[in-house]
Amino acid sequence: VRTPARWEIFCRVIDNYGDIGVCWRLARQLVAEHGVAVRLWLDALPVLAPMVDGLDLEAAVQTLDGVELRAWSDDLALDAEGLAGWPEVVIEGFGCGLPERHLDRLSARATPPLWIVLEYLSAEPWVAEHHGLASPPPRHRLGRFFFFPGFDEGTGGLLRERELPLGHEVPDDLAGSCVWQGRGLAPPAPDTFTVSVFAYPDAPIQGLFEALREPDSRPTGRRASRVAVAPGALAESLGNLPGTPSAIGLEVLRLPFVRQTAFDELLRVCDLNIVRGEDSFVRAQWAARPFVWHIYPQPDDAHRIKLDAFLDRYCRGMSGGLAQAIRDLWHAFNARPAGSLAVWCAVLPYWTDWEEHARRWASQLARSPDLCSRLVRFCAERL
Ligand code: TRH
Repeated sequence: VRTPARWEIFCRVIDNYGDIGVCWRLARQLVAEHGVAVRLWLDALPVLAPMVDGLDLEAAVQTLDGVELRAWSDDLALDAEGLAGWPEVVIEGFGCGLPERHLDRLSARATPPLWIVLEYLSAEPWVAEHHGLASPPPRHRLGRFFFFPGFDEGTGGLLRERELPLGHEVPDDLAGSCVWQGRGLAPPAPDTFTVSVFAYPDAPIQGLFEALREPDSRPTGRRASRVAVAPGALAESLGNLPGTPSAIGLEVLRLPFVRQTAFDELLRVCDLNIVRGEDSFVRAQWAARPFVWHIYPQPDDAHRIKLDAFLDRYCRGMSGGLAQAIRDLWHAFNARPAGSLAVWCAVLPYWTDWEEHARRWASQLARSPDLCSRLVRFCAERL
């Protein structure tokens, strides 16, 4: 089978950073690891700008990390002269819809491209049955397929770059000091319990602060806590920060928005990561540390099913006590309004078990082929 040489990705930012977070990683990886040409159409360059180096907000077309990045301001831009090369694969990011005129032209080609609908990640068991199904479009002569990221062998897998180290593969002291010093912060003392928080605004974060200022509410041997909060509505709602570490054993920092690769690094060096959405959720797993998923809320509580489907997988093989403590903690975090974080302390006696489980979980997931390789293969086999 032959790797398709030219790819196009369409990405519309619905909200937040996840849509482009995922599409950008995929675009870069296709170029860097599979040597193919990628054109990424993005309707909101400003959302990508803080995640990467050197993006020009004014440029309608530019090359970043080998990816041809184009502003998708209106569908007419797609007719522009200078669109060299017809794609062999067109990826529709998260069902964002492809422009009709473009589809007309693509389907008129002697060899029309494959049309891949990249779906959202879910750990639910039905994903393997739906992954890869053909769905011929009504009006166009194009092969269209659903591609579902997922955790089973029979799914599209998870995004992971070939060189991405798992959390425990990076020496703590080395990586840790880079992460903090890069932000102008002193590295925490080695006995500090470090937490990163990237969550939606209704996260029960004050409850976590209150817990972490108590010596009994930290894993054994940790004399202080440092909580680093990512920017956004949650950080803005914090008001006065809890105080200095010397006074109460808790330091809370507001982080700036950092490059996507620096975000991955931050997760690798924190003892606990609180993440959200889809992309940071996957990154927290590669970080191989205990984490809490503040899941994106959906109508009719559909997210609760997704959350539990993941917990069912994640907790398999754990001791009953740890599994229950994690379930209670995640449920409290995701209850709306938030549940009581009294459940936080219940997880502490199992802390080293959880750390060990997180390393095992990451290593086990990393043994399966990554999403990008599965996608390349999937397309090559169908061209
Ligand atoms: O931002 P998110 O909540 O995004 C998504 C979208 O809202 C989407 O519509 C929704 O359906 C989905 O959630 C479930 O969370 P996510 O997916 O974790 O994306 C965040 C991205 O931002 C991720 O690629 C990491 C990146 N990031 C940085 O690059 N630097 C930073 O400092 C931070 C905090 C994040």
